[in-house]
Amino acid sequence: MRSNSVLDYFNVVLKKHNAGYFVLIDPEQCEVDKCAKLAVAVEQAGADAILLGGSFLTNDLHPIAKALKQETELPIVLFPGDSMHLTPHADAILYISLISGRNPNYLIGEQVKAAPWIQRYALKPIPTGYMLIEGGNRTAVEFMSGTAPIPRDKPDIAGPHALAAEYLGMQMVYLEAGSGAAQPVPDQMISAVKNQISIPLIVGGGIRTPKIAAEKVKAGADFIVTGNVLEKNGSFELMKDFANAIHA
Ligand code: 1GP
Repeated sequence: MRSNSVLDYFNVVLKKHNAGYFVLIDPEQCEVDKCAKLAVAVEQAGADAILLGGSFLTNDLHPIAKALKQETELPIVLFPGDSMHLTPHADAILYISLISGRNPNYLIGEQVKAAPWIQRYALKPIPTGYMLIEGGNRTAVEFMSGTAPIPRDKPDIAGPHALAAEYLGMQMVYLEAGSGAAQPVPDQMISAVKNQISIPLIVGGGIRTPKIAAEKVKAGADFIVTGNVLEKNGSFELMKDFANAIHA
């Protein structure tokens, strides 16, 4: 499945379930076999896509992505921390610009470096406005990007950022508390952002229970991302519970 068809597929998921479930696999957290096993479980549990990536990467991405592609029919969507996190063994890439920050390197610099490789690998990008929201602790993305998150009690600041992303032609907005965030993005902020935009809204970071995931969907999230909770103490049952709670 190539990337524009992945966007179409996301819309089909939204029509069918009202909201979708993405599982983040961080190549830094698992070796090839373990990542591949996780991907199989993710598919069987009923998730809708796999995001592959992280803020900081020392493992070789290529064999991990290749194994995921071999083991699952789910779309593999790259979620890169920078322009080095690219591989042809994927269906799509979230072409993210860190619009909540004012670091030109993550607004446009890494995107320019990545562009020729995305073309070479025939990965059509999904332009995504990525917004870091204060999550109660300092996260890897905050440190690596050198950007300050939007304060969690300022939905009035978050909304116009998301609207600007849509006006700039981006096709998704990602509200991110950061992987392992102490607190997920507040419901009030999700609702405020959702009310300002018509493009799909992804919400992730610090979502640890299916109940919280369902609350985020109720607040306006179109897609929920979980990462840590499955890598650390995830069972197959928990994955299924997340998928059911989000699709309900
Ligand atoms: C991070 O939103 C994702 O980019 C997932 O976060 O690992 O905290 O679930 P967690």
